[in-house]
Amino acid sequence: MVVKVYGTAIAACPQRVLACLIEKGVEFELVHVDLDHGEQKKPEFLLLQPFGQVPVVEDGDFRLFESRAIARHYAAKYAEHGPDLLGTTLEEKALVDQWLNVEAHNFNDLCFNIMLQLVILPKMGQVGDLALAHSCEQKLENVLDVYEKRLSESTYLAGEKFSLADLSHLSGIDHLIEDAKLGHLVTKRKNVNAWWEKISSRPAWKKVKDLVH
Ligand SMILES: N[C@@H](CCC(=O)N[C@@H](CS)C(=O)NCC(=O)O)C(=O)O
Repeated sequence: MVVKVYGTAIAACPQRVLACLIEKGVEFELVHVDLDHGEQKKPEFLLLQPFGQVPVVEDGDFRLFESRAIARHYAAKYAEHGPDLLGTTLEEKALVDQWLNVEAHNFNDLCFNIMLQLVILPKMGQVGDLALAHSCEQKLENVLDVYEKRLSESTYLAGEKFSLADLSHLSGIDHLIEDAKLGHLVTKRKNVNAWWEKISSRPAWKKVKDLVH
């Protein structure tokens, strides 16, 4: 059964899902949703995702939205295919969960706000709030200092194995580097930089990037 992914290959949240599906070797069809023209807010789309956002997946008659929930679902459903992304022992699983929550609650809002103010609003012809972007950048520096220390102790966030916690950061960091031009946040931190080099050179992530171009 081919999984239908409603979204666009350029947006961070669908990219999280695509990276997971590709890591797991799950066949998918990307159904393009035109965010620039507000297709995600149309009544037909709200039947799939009541908040008017992407991604949504349809897998037979099973439908799911929220990128992290989707990625977690496929990491569990295809536990035996491709790399283990969830950890095997209780402790490994707990550490993956911990860093997944850090991504969702400490990293993502700051990353999203920077992107909104510096990239998305200007693209829509509006003026971004540079002071807010700067304040988020300062806060993100502190978050990344925590990552730097953590990554001096282990190769990946949850330990010695690549996991969903690392995968979940790929799209956000990529947008910070490529679109917001804040690559220095990564390159000036030795361990964060080495981690980024490792996770962003995975074939699955390269395939996601190929879908964008
Ligand atoms: N928490 C949701 C957030 C979804 C989200 O913000 N999607 C963005 C693309 S990355 C979107 O649909 N933006 C268009 C909009 O909000 O109208 C998830 O992880 O799936």
